[in-house]
Amino acid sequence: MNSKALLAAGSILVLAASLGACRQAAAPEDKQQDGQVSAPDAKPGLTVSGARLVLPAVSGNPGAAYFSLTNGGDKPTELAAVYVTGSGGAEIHDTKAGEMNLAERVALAPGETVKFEPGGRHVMVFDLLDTVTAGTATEMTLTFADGDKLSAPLKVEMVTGGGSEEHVH
Ligand SMILES: [Cu+2]
Repeated sequence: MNSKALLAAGSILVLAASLGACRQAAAPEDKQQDGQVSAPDAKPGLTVSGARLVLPAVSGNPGAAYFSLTNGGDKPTELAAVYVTGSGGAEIHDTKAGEMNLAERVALAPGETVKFEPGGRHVMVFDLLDTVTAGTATEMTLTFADGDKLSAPLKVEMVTGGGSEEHVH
């Protein structure tokens, strides 16, 4: 798997350029809106599956988290924020027609599954610590609009060959 991390110098430059643009668009947001700290409670009916964090090809660039979120409850809910342990912060992004947008909230109707996947909606993860390495796991905490939280393990993966899963917009 490690050998796949070797990318041509040219494509790294291209990636670095596009990631730079994304970081610039997203950076001014400060996610620490309030000092509210509550014990993370499992949110009834909500499940996360297939959660993984794809490391950047170039150290220091943002990574991306992908997962499926299902609302198995009987009420609509809204995902408001994501936190990844071992990172400096995370943002929900949506990609439409090749354009990246900061998604403030993601609504889930009862029974709905929302996918965070390469090329679509994703979570951009900033300032990853060196301790977050491929083959290990970290933790992701989802915060919903009503303040409820849901934590799930996040498998850490090397970016795959060709950089198709790299965080590129
Ligand atoms: Cu993004």
